[in-house]
Amino acid sequence: MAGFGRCSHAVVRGIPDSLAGGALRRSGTEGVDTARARREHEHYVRTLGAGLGLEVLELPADEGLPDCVFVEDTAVVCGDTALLSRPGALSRRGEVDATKKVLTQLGLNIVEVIDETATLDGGDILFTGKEFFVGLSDRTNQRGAEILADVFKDYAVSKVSVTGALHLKSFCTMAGPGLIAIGSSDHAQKVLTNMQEMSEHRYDKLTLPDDEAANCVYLNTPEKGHVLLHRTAEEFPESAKVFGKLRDYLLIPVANTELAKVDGGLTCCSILLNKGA
Ligand code: M3B
Repeated sequence: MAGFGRCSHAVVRGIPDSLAGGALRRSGTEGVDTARARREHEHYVRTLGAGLGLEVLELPADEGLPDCVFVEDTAVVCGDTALLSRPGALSRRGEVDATKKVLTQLGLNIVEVIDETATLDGGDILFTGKEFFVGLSDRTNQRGAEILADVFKDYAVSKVSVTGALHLKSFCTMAGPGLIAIGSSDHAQKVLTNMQEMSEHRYDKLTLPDDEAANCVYLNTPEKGHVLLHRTAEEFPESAKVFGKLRDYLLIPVANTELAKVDGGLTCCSILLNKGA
């Protein structure tokens, strides 16, 4: 488990003006305040960079790709291998090019999904440090999951069906080594039960009253040890109390009110990787 959450680099991408009108959303019509979205995103990026000492590579926004800020969906990086995704949404396919360029420059082994029947969004891929769980969703299919299993042969890969949310990571992420953050909704709880049944490993769980708050970003830095970026008390007061009980963590509240309106969470906005791993 040593090394889980250790990262040297973060890839992020700017927010285009087209996000407010063009980003995909499952529900809701509440307008996105783009200026506020950019302020919140800048805080996120500064936290990873100046705050935690990661080298941040910021790709420019592309007006033709309204969802391009959500870079997590474009690749799965584990060790020195990057599997570029084949996003389930047609309007998002073009996002992968810029990710391919930057991950190539970083010297990662790049694998691309050639199979045109496969779809895979990074938001459906949960790496626990010991194994992968792949959410089968509107965006990620069986074939996508099989390809991921082929690429990351050192790890077990289990599939779990996702309903009631966009991606597996919409309500389930890692909050630390062996610690699964999970939402309280019925569908989130059902997914966790399925994952535990399929797994040969034991995990602790951190149950958050709000599904959205279960999307948090865990890092382990040489300077600060366990670090967790989580949604703010203003957004999710009950979940913030749960995070507040974690011991030996640097807890960093990060607001995400605007991108949340288009189904974006905290993990969505970065690809984290450890060069020299
Ligand atoms: C969201 C993309 C939204 C597109 C991320 C994971 C969980 C809470 N409008 N992408 N990866 N979803 O988010």
